[in-house]
Amino acid sequence: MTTVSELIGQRLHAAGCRRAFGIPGGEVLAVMQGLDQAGVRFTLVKHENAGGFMAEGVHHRDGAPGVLVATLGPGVANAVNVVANAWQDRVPMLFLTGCVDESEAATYTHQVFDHAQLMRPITKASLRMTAEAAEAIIDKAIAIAMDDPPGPVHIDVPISVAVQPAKPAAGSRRAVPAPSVPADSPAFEEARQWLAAAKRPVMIAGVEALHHGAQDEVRALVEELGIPLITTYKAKGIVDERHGFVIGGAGLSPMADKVLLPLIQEADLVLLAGYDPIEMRVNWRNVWGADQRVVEFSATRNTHYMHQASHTFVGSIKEGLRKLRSGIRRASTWSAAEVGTLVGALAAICRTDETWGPGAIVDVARRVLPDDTVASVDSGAHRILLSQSWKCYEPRGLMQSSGLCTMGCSLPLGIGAKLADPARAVAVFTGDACLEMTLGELVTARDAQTPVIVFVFADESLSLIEIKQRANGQENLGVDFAGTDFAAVGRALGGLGFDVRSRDELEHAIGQSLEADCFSVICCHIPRKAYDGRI
Ligand SMILES: Cc1ncc(C[n+]2csc(CCOP(=O)(O)OP(=O)(O)O)c2C)c(N)n1
Ligand SMILES: [Mg+2]
Repeated sequence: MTTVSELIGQRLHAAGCRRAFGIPGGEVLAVMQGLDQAGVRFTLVKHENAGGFMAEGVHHRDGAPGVLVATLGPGVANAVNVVANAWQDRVPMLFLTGCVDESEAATYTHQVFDHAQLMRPITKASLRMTAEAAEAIIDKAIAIAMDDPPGPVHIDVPISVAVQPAKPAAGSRRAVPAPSVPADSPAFEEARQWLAAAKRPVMIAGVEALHHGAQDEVRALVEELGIPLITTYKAKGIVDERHGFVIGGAGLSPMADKVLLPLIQEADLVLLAGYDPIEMRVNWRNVWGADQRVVEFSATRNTHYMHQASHTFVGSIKEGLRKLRSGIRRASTWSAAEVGTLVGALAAICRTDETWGPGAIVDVARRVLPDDTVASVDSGAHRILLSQSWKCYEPRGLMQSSGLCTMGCSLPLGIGAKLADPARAVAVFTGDACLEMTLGELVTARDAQTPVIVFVFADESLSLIEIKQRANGQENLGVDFAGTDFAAVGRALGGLGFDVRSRDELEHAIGQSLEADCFSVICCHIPRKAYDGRI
């Protein structure tokens, strides 16, 4: 006999899931056992929200949907932020929760509210498990989570259903959609002619190109057709950012946009490769002129109305780009020197060549850490500066929350990535306030034995908000705070702790952290207002 919980575990395992995260309550114990028996290992976390980010960190390494488990009531409520994040950041995730049986709920209110009602606006689906249709429900949930655009699916598992017998799994039913190639059409032919004629083309690649495994096609367009590449923050590294034709990540820096938006507006062809504008600030709305040539390859129909293209081809980004460029020769007149001038103009804004400060932290870390380091970054001024200046050498080399832009994501993202890919160094970049929101997860890093290296941009300020407040001419209010001894906190929770105030001290701390078998906290002390004029 297979129980519903065991079946859930088996189907998730068959979908590639090897790890689940959460905090138990009496109502999900059977589900946790079912996962564990199937080989989906459970990691205890300190907050459900962080558990969801760890699940995402695993997803970025192994490609399977993330799995988050929460108990009824407070457990579900605690996870709202990370579920909304999975929705906005296009992360496939299964959110398994316990709930009371319907007949019980009729006469019992303690900890009981309507989970599905809470989840509906921030999930692709909220399903309720039954013993009769258990296999269809879990398989359907996985398929919906992975379908374009990927996102979270919630499954409420009633306490009594979790232990009921279910029909055994009948083999893989994971729907693998066939890649769809754009049909021959006058529109497609025109797009090809535009590409063949484009002397000053520019490409913007986004997260959908990663989901569709289109990196080789994007690289070929950059290298063979000489098309300079801008990416969203999540798509950084889709082509190694050391490549001379990669301009870098964009989206949240108004100063960088002063360089980038004119470049796009002057292009004679704008090629959009899986570019999902949910990551972008409002000034990325309708960037190009109505008469500009814009060709878009997109996983789903454009319902955001952030922009319109001359031609949009919905389907496989990879196949679409392949067909577009096939047989076309380079017309681009872009030279490496011209692109280099643009990259230099952007670098002059962020300034990583300073003696000490946030840019120096990025510079030293990138130089000293191994090339295959996986990095994560949190929300705030430090994130914008780092996203503009950290060079990604491979896709998914930098994880962050760029749709929802929530604080508190980087430490758990890093822990998840380290669990899934222990051979790599994992660098967690965080603001001081962001770390204070998730300090408890250092305990998870200790117990899960994930030696991540945490770099704290310690400026005793919510810098990003302080900058806005000052720009508004408002009094300093609710944005400054006293310094925390993060190095001591790190040591108290079982890791290493360092205080650094110079490039040399930072380099030394990184060296020691790389050799440690526990996590490290490197508190990088920088002055307040260190980001003025740089993001
Ligand atoms: C959950 C959440 N609350 C509030 C915000 C608004 N917010 C964005 S960045 C930021 C400041 C973060 O401070 P810190 O971690 O010190 O980073 P810094 O800006 O100083 O680099 C705040 C409050 C948010 N994005 N997410
Ligand atoms: Mg700060």
